[in-house]
Amino acid sequence: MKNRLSIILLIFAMLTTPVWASDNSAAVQNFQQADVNGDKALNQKEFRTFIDLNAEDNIGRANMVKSRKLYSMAFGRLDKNKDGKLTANELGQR
Ligand SMILES: [Ca+2]
Ligand SMILES: [Ca+2]
Repeated sequence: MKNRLSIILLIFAMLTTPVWASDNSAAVQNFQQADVNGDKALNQKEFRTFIDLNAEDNIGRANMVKSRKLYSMAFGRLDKNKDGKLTANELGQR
């Protein structure tokens, strides 16, 4: 129960503070690197790469998402139109 609460708090923090907010340019690079098929959107697998790259760069809460394996939960929250892809817009990038 306590663990569940901390996950909810984590998701809340992720929604209010973008994952990449602390260093946008590195995150944009990671986005491009993670976007293997070049469609300017991240599928679940590409998103996982993106988070792992961000975690290496210590961007935002990527480390927490990685260590707690919250990829799919974070993905679902960020994918606002539920098309199974995350665009830069949905990730809060410009
Ligand atoms: Ca892609
Ligand atoms: Ca989407």
